[in-house]
Amino acid sequence: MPYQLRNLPPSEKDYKQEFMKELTLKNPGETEFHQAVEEVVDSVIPFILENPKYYHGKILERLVEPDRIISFRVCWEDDKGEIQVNKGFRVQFNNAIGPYKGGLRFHPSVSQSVLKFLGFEQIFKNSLTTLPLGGGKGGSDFDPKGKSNREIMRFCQSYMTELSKHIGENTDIPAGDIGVGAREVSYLYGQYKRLNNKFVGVLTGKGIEYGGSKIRTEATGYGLIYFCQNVLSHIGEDFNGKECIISGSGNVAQFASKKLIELGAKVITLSDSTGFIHVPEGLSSEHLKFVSELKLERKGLAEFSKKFGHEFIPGKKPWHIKADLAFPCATQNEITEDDAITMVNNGVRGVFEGANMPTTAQATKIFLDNKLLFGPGKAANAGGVAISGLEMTQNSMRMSWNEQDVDEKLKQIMAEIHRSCVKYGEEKDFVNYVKGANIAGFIKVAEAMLAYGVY
Ligand code: NDP
Ligand code: 2IT
Repeated sequence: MPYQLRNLPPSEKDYKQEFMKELTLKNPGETEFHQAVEEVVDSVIPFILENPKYYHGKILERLVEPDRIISFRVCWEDDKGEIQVNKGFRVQFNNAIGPYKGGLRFHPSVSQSVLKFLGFEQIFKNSLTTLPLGGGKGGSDFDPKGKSNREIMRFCQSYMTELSKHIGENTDIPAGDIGVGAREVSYLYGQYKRLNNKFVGVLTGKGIEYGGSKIRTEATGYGLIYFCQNVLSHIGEDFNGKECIISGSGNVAQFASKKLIELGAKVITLSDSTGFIHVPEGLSSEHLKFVSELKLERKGLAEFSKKFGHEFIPGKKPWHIKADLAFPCATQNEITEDDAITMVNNGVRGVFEGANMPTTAQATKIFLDNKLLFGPGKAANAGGVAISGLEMTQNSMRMSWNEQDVDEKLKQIMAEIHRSCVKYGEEKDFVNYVKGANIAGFIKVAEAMLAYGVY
């Protein structure tokens, strides 16, 4: 046991300060990555110091260094015959408890820092799902907006031509994220199949006809609402009559809205990169159908206002609208400190992150200090990757389960994630879900890493 020969652990404050200083030095300029690590470190360091085997095993130091980052050029021809060049990445972060698993994001804001923050969070999220999944993330600075279907196809084929060398059904299994939905996953999968002559579950989020799972499209949004339902029922409440503000209008926002409406809540906003819509009487299924079609064509929410006459507020986010619950489902850092203060003053009782890291560190502190019900993305949006995990299971078995069975499994997984958060996050009269999710996610991965020895 060589670790026992080491010095005693430092104080909590010294460890955190030294750790963050070194992380910043080693990963200069990667602000999103620093932010995601700091949130975990805040929760996990006290736990590590209570359990020094993790300290002496240098688990945290090892966890923040990805296993590898693959970075490559993606060259493709646009419809005018002009050559376009994009950056492509895959961050294979940690495979201690299963093959690398996580989505692909196509958005102009994609950088190594963004993908490292997403890949790092994915390790803990995937661990929380109870399934054997490691953490990874990938993507490109390619902007799908304004591109024709054929341009998207050519881009996906070129991206996969390189990526296919690094992934596999037992190695690394990508899926969708911002800008990557069923259409893109299908082009990517088609190209993988062409190059490898294998029909295997190397991507999730596939079409139902070619290996996709029932409920995968809905899973992140539905899972978010199931998680929130568990939180509410823990304090003896339900959704009936609750007013909800939602940001985003893509995959996660649409299915979160659908489930909220089904469970008796009122969804009064949706947003996108151009602004937000305000529907005080609550969105209907007709509204949602329109948004879904609009977003398939990658058009802005102003069209919604033209069609239904509801207010569209350009260039703004919905956080100043009074409501009971808030569901940020667009992108990182979309709730700032000022937004959080406004929301607390408006009487918002709970915030549940459908997006990854949509709340800034300062805003999270305000929510926790004011004892709001705060469901961090790692726990609250884990339903998507959980059903991806079950898509992998079905692909391995060469079987497919029906909708009811998969939905039931999703409910069970979200309830289990809630139980884990309560177990490690329960304080006197409050559950700190951030702390609970971080510690519960950490333990499984840390135990596996210790078991493997020094590597
Ligand atoms: P989509 O591409 O389907 O939708 C993204 C939505 O967010 C769109 O409404 C988009 O607006 C808006 N948006 C994206 N970037 C920005 C930005 N920089 N500023 C303002 N609005 C923005 O993606 P998803 O719904 O799949 O993903 C949303 C969030 O959920 C992301 O954080 C993702 O990481 C997270 N997530 C997704 C999962 C999944 O299974 N898909 C699983 C777990 C988490 P516009 O239409 O104008 O582009
Ligand atoms: O952030 C996420 O969890 C996702 N984009 C889904 C990942 C997946 O592999 O289904």
